[in-house]
Amino acid sequence: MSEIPKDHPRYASLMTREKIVEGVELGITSQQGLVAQGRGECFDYLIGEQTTDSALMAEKVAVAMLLLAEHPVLSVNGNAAALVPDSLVRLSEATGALLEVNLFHRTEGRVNRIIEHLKTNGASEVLGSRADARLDLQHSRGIVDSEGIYNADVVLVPLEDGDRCQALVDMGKRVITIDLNPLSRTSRTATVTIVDNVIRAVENMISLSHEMKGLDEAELRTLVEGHDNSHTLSDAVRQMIRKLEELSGL
Ligand code: PTJ
Repeated sequence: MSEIPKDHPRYASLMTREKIVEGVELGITSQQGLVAQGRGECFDYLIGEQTTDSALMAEKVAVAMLLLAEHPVLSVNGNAAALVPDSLVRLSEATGALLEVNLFHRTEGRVNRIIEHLKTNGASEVLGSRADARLDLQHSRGIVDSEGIYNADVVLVPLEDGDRCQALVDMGKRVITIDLNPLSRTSRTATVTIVDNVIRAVENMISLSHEMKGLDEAELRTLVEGHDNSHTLSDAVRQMIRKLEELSGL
């Protein structure tokens, strides 16, 4: 890992980058994951590198959805595993969701290394290696476990821009995504889109899970039913426009 002085003005962002590079070195993150991280960083600048009010609201709705679910699953790819392995384990414990490794650039070696990495970070069970079911997709993200994503009613898919979200929605599942890009295919097709950095979002969701456990089912349902994802997406785009206007001195 490169030596980053703590007083560097971009310390947090540079340390995040280091985690992704380390993920590649450990054989957890794909090389393409480095490009994905760069894309995310750019959008993070545009929302001011903070959790916006509408992202926090989406995080609340997402937690309500996970707490109400009968069979919730957190899908983990190479970037999520490098950035937030311990937080994902704690979110799974707080919500009762299973963890499943699901990769676009899939190799059995990488699946097993991510499973081990999550276990080192406290997970007792991680799905993804059985690979005994298929989503209606022509690439490796369609390879899933029958006891996990295939039978889930709610799936969290952090950091992905592709067609899996649509395939899951077509199967009648509710999909939550965490994606800094409000324009991505996944952001546009998810049931709930959290436009926030996965590092901030998952930590917020853990705190919210503990706070919201006291709510009754009707209160959780009201939160979920009142959610309009198109508002969340519009709000994220407007936030970015405001930021650009501010920077342009308008
Ligand atoms: O590990 P694999 O093989 O499953 O591959 C994982 C990647 C991320 C490489 C793969 O899913 C991919 O290529 O993703 P995309 O199409 O680049 O989409 C990633 C999305 O996540 C983009 O919209 C980014 O803006 C967003 N993103 C990147 N970093 C973050 C992020 N969103 C939230 N937090 C981040 N830290």
